[in-house]
Amino acid sequence: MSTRKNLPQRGRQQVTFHGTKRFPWVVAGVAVMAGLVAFMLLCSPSTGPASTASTNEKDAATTKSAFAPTIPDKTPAPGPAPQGMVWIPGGEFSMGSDEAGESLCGLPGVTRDAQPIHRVYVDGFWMDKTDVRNEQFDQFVKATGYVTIAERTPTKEEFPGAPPENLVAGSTVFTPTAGPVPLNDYFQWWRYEKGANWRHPEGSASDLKGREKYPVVHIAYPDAEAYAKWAGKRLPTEAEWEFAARGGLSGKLYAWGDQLKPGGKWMANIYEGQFPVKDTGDDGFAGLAPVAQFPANGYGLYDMAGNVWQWCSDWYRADYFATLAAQGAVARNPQGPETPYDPAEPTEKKRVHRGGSFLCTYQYCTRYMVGTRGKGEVTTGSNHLGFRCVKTGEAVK
Ligand SMILES: [Ca+2]
Repeated sequence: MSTRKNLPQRGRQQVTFHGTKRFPWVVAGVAVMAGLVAFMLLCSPSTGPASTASTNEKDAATTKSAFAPTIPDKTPAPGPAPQGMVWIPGGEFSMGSDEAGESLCGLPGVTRDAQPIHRVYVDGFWMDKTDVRNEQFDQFVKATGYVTIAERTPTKEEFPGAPPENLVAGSTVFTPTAGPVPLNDYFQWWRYEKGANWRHPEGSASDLKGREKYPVVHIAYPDAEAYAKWAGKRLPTEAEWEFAARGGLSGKLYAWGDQLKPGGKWMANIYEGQFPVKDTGDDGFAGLAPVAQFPANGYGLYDMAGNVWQWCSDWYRADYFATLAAQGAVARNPQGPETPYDPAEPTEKKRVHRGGSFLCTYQYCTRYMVGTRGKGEVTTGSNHLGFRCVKTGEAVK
């Protein structure tokens, strides 16, 4: 099982290698999970059963006030949709999350970096209906010979002083624990797996057979960018992502409304059961799911909550929404802050993640809530991080 003592002990010292371009396993785990850790520390599995969450949902839904209606542009799509994409009309909307959502996890801080609610305008754009799939990423790699960061062997030059035995390509993989554990040390359920990468999601013994339509994972930011460029697309800004995820609705907790399971129906692939021991798979999937297994949102987008986190092009700053709100005007096509800054890890360069993953649960994360934010160090992938692309409207003939 994955426990702290299974990690290469000398490798743990590499935590001090801040400022390098690439982070081997221990640093990788820290970077990917940094945002989650705060929640894990604060919110234990004893927070309450799902029924509590659903009561809180009702409270949250009735106490919202900062959201104003979404005003979609009336301009039609500039042409026929590129394959696999839908037109997101653009317009003005209320972005972010408020205190009401925090009650879902019974802890402070879940939505803090997504506050306050502020008005944003985005131009219309095309967006991939689904996360990028293994079969698509395979086409890209075959056409270009691209090698992802997780497949590259870390070099001595990148990590001077690292013991040679630690300079091995790989990525971080989630592993359930044998029994309940305090949620204050993610080394208990994340491990660096040598040979793990997009072709081998759980390590060298695993492969993509039958997983063609699963979202590609173990994708670092430069990998996602390289794919997007090849495809004639780009990564979404955080504002584009949230406008699209809300699907024309305003102020809802989720991409589909205020109930996690409307009419008892699961709407996303998340984690059920006691984290990180046993995912009961009540939503139909214990672990990653193929794309588009749940209903699309109002704009025809699948999996804008759960399954895999998605990269956005914005640098992450915890105070960015507050900065925009303080300007007092509608923020037009915001591109993110000039520089990254995460107070929890000030030396790491992080970009925004959105949407949550199959590992998110009311016990500590709940960031399948549409207005909440995630973040990750740019060279770090894991088996619950993927992406989807967008395309500027004018670029389509
Ligand atoms: Ca699930």
